[in-house]
Amino acid sequence: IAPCGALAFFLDLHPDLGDFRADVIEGLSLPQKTISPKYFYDDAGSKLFDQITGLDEYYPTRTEKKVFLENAAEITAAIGPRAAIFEYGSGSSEKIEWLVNGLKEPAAYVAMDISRDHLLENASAIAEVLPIPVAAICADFHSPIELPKSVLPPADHWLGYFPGSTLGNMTLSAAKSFLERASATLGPGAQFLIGVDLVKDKAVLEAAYNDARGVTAAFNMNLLARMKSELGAKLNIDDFEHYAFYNDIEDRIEMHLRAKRATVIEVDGEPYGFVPGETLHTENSHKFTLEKLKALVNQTPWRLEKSWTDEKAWFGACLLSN
Ligand code: AVJ
Repeated sequence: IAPCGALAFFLDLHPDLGDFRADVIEGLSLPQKTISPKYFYDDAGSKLFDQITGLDEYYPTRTEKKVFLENAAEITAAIGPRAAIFEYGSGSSEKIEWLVNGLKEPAAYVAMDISRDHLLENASAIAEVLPIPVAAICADFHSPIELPKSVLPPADHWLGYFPGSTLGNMTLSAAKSFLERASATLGPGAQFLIGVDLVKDKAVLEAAYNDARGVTAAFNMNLLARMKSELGAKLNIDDFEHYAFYNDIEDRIEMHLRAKRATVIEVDGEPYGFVPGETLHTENSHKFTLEKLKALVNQTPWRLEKSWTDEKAWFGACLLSN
């Protein structure tokens, strides 16, 4: 832990390169080749994701923003005074100002993200404009995190903040473990404000992950570039294409990298063959109903206090308490 520029502290728990290598090898060895979407977010991937959030087809970011802003007074009143905020996957820290500005006597803001440079850059920038201490933690939210509460001003309670529907990247059982860990991290009396993307017309969902400008495709394909540059993997990027569709049995968008022809990805001298049309599954983005979310939350230490949606019920903001 060290003070860092405008930041109260920066704590680096960044998973090392070995994890990426081990996870790629393990994932390529599965019958359905798979890799965790957390590996999208290197510097280039985080920037591509920021571009996605501004696309016409990608409704989640702007709809969530609308839900937060239109209900800001009610949401911040339900959170109460002197809360310290811990944001999971803070990215470019774009969704924090309305919250800090609306809360009564907020105590501190801690931004956590897996993408180290992106986090440092954005947390430092937001530290200049927020009227409260700001700190950053580089970590993977799939592992346990201990909040260094002793180096922050005292707070009445902690508020976890997890916008963007990133919870939807997890399977139900992973989401359950995540919520259990978050309750332990944030401590008794905590609240958790999460954004969840809701089930809707399939055409709207599929368009959001198949944008006309191909930014989502570039975001998906960036994984192959990362495998080449960081792992020295031998592969032909052009042998793959972006493939995203709504799986209505599982209620989720699935993203894959699909082999256009028979091809091989070689890692550490080991070849992993693809037959034509075979895929590497890169992401699930689960879509919720509020009932389904409540059922999930009820299997954890959290309770659903209140929820808000837009008039089309495309996106939900949910406030939990433990
Ligand atoms: C950041 C996980 C919420 O699932 O919509 C955007 C990531 N993937 N386009 C999502 C994403 C493709 C995004 N989350």
